[in-house]
Amino acid sequence: MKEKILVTRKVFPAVIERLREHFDVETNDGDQIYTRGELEVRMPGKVGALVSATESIDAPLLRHCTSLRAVANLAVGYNNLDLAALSTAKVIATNTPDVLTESTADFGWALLMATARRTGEAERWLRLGLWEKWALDLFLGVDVHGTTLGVLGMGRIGRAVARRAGGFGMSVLYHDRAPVDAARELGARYCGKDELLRAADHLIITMPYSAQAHHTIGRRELALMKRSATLVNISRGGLVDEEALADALAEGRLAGAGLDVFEQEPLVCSRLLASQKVVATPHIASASEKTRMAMANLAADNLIAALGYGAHAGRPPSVLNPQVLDTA
Ligand code: 8YV
Repeated sequence: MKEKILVTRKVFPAVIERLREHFDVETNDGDQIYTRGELEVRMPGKVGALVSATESIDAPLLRHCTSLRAVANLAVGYNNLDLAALSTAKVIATNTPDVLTESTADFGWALLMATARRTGEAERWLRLGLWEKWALDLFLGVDVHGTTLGVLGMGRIGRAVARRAGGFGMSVLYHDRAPVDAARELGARYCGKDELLRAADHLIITMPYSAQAHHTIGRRELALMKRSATLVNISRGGLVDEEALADALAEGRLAGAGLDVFEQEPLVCSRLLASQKVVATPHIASASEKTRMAMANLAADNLIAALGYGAHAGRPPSVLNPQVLDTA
């Protein structure tokens, strides 16, 4: 008899078929987001779970899941997983790095360009039938080429964003916990967080979320930024204080914000939603057809290998708590 796994959200059929070669798979074809109570009912008896950023896996839930051996997150960000609790419970945890780096960086640029040049606002206006004549000062934006890009978080995605800045003749500044070797060959210069905020014409957030990083961009940080600057967030909503951002935009202390992520998804702060200076998208930075398929396949590869099946049995490609593998 095959071991049982749970797939908490709707996933491409081809990937489910791959999982079915090894497991008895419980799927969520209706794609509703399971409540904590539903997870407590569905997870027990499963040896593995393929989850998304919409599910939190923590110690109280794990107490109900005594057969669980692996959790594969269908995302690179894993702030929804309590890694310490998973490790204590000897549950292997995995994520989906690399396969989404380039698509996510592309999208960061889409938001940056749209925000700087006000494409969303201009399109809404045009579609309302308000365009009567060309005008010299119609939707004046801020330039992207030749300006300074600030990258907050120089991981894989930050570096892929920075690499693209060369084509726009931009200078790149970045901040991270420490200088990153791979950034030097991109011509990116390390600086302190406050210097980054003061100097950036366009600031993009590409750092992971953690409780310590909550509201990394708050009132104080926004006050340091140029009035002509734009802010783009493709990481996690909790990194930005949305009320402080809404104030900065309303008071003309920031030119615009491009946001793919929000503090309380799928709810969007009503003041940001109402602001014409905000380009808002529903957490789709990695959502190219090819990349989302690659992410789902990598999550499946991880789960199959972590549970001891397939060609890479026992060696999941992207494990977050390798110490659990060592003790298994
Ligand atoms: C995911 C993301 O699509 O990978 C991440 O961390 O934010 C996105 O690429 C999203 O989290 C769905 O799980």
